[in-house]
Amino acid sequence: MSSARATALSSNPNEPQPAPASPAEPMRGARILLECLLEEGADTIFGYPGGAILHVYDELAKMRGRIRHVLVRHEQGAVHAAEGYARSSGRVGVAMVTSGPGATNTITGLANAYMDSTPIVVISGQVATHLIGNDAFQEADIVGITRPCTKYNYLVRDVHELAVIVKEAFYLARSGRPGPVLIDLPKDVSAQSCAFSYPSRVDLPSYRPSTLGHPLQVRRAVELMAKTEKAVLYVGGGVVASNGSAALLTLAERLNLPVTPTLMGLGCFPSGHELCLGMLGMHGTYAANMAMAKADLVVAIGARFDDRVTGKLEEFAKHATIVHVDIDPASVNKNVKVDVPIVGDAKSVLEQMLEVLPEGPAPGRDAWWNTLRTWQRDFPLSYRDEPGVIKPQALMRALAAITRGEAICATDVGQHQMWAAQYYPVRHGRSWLTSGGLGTMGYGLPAAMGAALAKPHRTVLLVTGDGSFQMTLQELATCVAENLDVKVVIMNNGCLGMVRQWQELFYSRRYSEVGMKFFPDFVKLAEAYGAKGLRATKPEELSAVLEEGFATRGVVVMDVIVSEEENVYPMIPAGAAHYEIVMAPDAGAAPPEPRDLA
Ligand SMILES: Cc1ncc(C[n+]2csc(CCOP(=O)(O)OP(=O)(O)O)c2C)c(N)n1
Repeated sequence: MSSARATALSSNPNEPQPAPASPAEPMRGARILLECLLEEGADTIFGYPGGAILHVYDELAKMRGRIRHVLVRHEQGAVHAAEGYARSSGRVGVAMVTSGPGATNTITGLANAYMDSTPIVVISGQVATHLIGNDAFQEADIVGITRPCTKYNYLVRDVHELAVIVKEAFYLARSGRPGPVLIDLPKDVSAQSCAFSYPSRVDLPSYRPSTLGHPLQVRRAVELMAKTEKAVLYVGGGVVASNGSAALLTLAERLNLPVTPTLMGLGCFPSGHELCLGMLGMHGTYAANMAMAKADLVVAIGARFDDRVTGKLEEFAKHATIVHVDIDPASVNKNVKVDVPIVGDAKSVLEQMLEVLPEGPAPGRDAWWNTLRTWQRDFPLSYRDEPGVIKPQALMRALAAITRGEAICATDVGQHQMWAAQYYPVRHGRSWLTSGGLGTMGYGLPAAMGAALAKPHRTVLLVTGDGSFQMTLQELATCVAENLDVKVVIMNNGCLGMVRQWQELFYSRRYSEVGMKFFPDFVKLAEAYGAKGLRATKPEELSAVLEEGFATRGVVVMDVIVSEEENVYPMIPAGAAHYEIVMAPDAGAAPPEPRDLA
């Protein structure tokens, strides 16, 4: 595109800006919506225009400089970007799309945000109210379709309701257990006018999430933690969401408690801390999983007893008294029977716990720590290097070294995600973006893009797979257009590695549709998008590629060719118990013959 045309079509912050409209003047619904977003501090929208949302885009054009719109290349990307923005910043992310296909393209993102409790507001255009139910052009019953994958959704029927609805939507998205809220805005409503005033408070009598835990239950939990030798803190994404890391650290140190974060909890406790046992769950560390199996007390904070964490439910933490701190009462006693339920915000409850901690030195837990240290020493994360090939685990270690664990790390879904979780030391909360609940391939690049916009001064790293990357790679164009600084590392094993691993282990290595037969040249592809492309195929090339990639400003795609048939270990087979954890393949077994991955 010529630069003159590009300038004409993009926002120019140097243009004279229209003054904010006076609240007393009647405004179109489209304008009211945008003023409401600004009232909520939402100054960045990830979106894609179309017929039903045209009035809003028209108002947007008049508000250049006051609100930033990021034109994504696919609506799924808009929602994941809003998620990445929200998770890295703690603010509510916003996406905006048109009706029909624009709206249905948001479903994966909404379901993803719902599973991972991410606060976002998605605005969808809708056909005019008199056409709703008529199978009108680009009509989809998005309120019906998204009911099971949103925390709440609205169809705006009258412009007079709009400001109240936006106020409620943001409140619902960020309060209690955070989640996605959808506002469906018919075209005629966005064209109607009324006087605008933004409500100062919400009035939702039936929705009153508790923040503070019940004081007696909090005291009981603290007494149990202080007196039970074999105790473990199992901490999840709720600690990150509530900014509870500092209180968690103090609690763990004051009571000398071992800590294991879930996949979603990575970063809420310093990974290198001596009390940290490493990640819990299907591909978690031996020490973390065995600690859960043998503990007499499990204190779950902001975690939801996901099946990838509990394994076989009847065997889960069989000997343990269970304390569960969660903001969502529906999560308590859902999968696992809890002895001490505490409904409240993780940070607030942790602070309540600190207030009632007993005086005196921390409990020694000598025998328990001896056992834990033995497990850590005897069964660390390990892999075998092979000459001439880059091992995926070595790649993750190299990424940890070059970023010193200080980057915001986004991932996609598959083996690379698990190796990143195992070997990349996430040092802080809000620095780990991954699709935990839904396991959405294609989440990574748009989420990284959202984080790069929210946190322009942080290094943003995406660890992706050759399969996942191809699901949403068109957002490279958005990243380049927005001049973002994103380092994409493709762990290229030439196949859908995690599915291949399951086919190897549970289907006698009968590979079915996991080798994709054709891959684009990712270096040329990066260049075609105006990004920088680099490739490492041998161990001796890796550090030079990473050094150049991380030293180059802008969007860089590093295609790192790794060993093909490598498996993620440890692994607790689906449905097995924690103590059935498999550490590695039979060391004495002969290496298998190469097999076609078709
Ligand atoms: C949208 C979507 N489709 C299918 C799957 C099932 N799935 C889980 S992991 C995986 C393979 C991922 O391959 P790749 O991105 O190359 O990562 P690798 O496992 O090789 O690291 C697939 C197909 C999924 N999680 N998400």
